[in-house]
Amino acid sequence: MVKAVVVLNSSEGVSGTVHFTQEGDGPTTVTGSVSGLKPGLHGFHVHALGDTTNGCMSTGPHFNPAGKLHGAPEDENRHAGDLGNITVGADGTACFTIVDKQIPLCGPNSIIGRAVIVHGDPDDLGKGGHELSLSTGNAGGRIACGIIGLQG
Ligand SMILES: [Cu+2]
Ligand SMILES: [Zn+2]
Repeated sequence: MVKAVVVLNSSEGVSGTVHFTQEGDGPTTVTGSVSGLKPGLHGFHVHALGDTTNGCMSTGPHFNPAGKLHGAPEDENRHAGDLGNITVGADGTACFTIVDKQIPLCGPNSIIGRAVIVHGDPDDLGKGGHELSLSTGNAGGRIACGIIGLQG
């Protein structure tokens, strides 16, 4: 079992922790809790770079080792980092579990050292018809982020 964790930081009062586990070559299970968000859907992605020298802006685009377009987690054509949306309740908190096959914790496409981002708006999953739909899902600002690290 390989484990990883990311602590989310924000200049906008959002905080949270996200855990990752992977057994062998199996899918990765993502469990998280995030608070301080406005209710509704918020885009949730793995971005390519573990660089927060300029806050969430320096983490680069969605992690996309296969060179595909943005999509929904269940789509064939998606970025590896496309984990869809998290749903925030009326209390401003989201608790979620995601199981995904494209975000391994080891090997050439490992997400260790990359970034998790929570966005201010919903990810349209590539289907919104906006000029940004096929690159970012038009998910708005990067309101919280952190770098994924291995956990002992
Ligand atoms: Cu993103
Ligand atoms: Zn994407």
